[in-house]
Amino acid sequence: MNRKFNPGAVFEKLSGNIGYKIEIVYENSKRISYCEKTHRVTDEKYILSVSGKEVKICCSCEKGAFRALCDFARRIDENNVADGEYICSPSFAVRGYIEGFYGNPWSHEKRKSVMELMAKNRMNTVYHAPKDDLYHREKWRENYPEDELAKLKELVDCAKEYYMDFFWCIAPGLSIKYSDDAEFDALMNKTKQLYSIGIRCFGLLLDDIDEELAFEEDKAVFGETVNAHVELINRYYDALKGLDSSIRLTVCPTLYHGKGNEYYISKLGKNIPTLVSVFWTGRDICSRELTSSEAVRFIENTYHKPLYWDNYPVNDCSMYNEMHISPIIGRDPDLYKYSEGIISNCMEYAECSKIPLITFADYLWDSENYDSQKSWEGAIRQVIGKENANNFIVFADHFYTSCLKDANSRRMYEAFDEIETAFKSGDKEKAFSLAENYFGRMSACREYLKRDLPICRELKKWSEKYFVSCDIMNRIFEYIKTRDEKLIEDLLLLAEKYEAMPARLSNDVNIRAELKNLQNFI
Ligand code: LTM
Repeated sequence: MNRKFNPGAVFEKLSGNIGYKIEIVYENSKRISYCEKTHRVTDEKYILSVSGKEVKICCSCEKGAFRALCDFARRIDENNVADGEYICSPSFAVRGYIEGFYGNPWSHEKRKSVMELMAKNRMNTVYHAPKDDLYHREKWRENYPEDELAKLKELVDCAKEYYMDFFWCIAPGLSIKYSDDAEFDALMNKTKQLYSIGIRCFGLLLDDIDEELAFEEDKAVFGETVNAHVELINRYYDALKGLDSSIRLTVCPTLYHGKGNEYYISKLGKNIPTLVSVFWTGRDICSRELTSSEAVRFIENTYHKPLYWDNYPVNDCSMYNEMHISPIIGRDPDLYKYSEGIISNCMEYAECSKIPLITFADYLWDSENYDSQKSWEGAIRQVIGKENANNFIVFADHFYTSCLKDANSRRMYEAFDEIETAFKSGDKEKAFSLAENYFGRMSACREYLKRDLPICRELKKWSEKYFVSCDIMNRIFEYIKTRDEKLIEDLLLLAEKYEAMPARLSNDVNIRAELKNLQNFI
């Protein structure tokens, strides 16, 4: 229990709005703690009743009250407040994100800022597993220095304030000798340092390590990697439970994608307690789809519901030229029935990650009514601000290239189709006016992207390429108006510049071919 919980103060902090009278009623009943749709007992359900400026929240505990206040604050922000009674509970039990990418770990301030925003969007879980933080993987045996530990403690405290579970993860697999007791002692020693700052949720990550055992002693004791992993997980879980029976553990297996019926994952799953959560990325490392039928196969073979480590929006390794700010798609609407939840792996670009993360939060809360476009537009409004959102989307729409989908900007093509139709029907005035309107939004967005804001700095590599594409479109427009052939030379130079830039915008467009079409067309 958070003893300082004061609904009025919490609501004011969330929405800045003090015009509402908020009443919280706690109730310990089936009506308020059982969700018929998911068949789950939950402490996150609430009934929100709005009548003018009077708001009544009925829930089973402070966590439910906090989620309801976040919901109401967002309704106010979106001018979506109407009198009525709203019965709300989440589709997925576990809804969160992981800092689990390769690359520069987020700064402390970014971590707090992402956590706050995701709490406001009713996520409930954070995993701390920055691959390139030395204390997470390479120096897993070493305790954190005092200043690092103090920062982690601050994150744990923030998570408590937001009623989120904060999982601290350790990845010893690069160098651990499984058969050596001293190694296990080192693992527990480090774990106890984190326990001392209030961490009660742990992650043992064995991904991205050699599939074969490295030490002869381990081969002699365990024979196969999976046996070493089963023994480590069980021993660690027992030791954690010995520290505190409320502790929770998630593991990431070495084989973390595929069909779910492979030897390693089936054996591992069947030989560890069902209360230990198992990460799974789906059929691929970065899965285009996560389906219920695949989840069922995973359950049948491992006796665990998968906890998805969803590799979107992460853009590390070979994806580093892509910018993943489009919404999450391709996850089955009823997946909540067959999985523990979804944890989205983020990009090293924390500000940019916020946009797809909000869409994850929307999907995870109400997956059956999730509308990716509506959610995405709302996410952009939250992150970019209402005044710039409409223009920013013209730019953001160019980032539909990822493991989820390969597509060009729908908005751009729709605008061009309209212009072409007007042009072909002989209504040049309308065509020019439509083009000016679209280019106007592009220019407004360009001005926004040039600002010295955190998100604009993160987007620089992509926005610079976008500016070249804006120049190309403007020249094309000029050419249509003037038929000045000198513009073609200019255009070809710009096309060369565009093609040489490694950042990916949309599917690559063949500018030369498009120009030829245009010359034939006009
Ligand atoms: O996906 C998992 C379980 N592990 C790693 C991630 O740390 C990495 O960010 C992603 C994307 O490259 N791929 C992985 O294999």
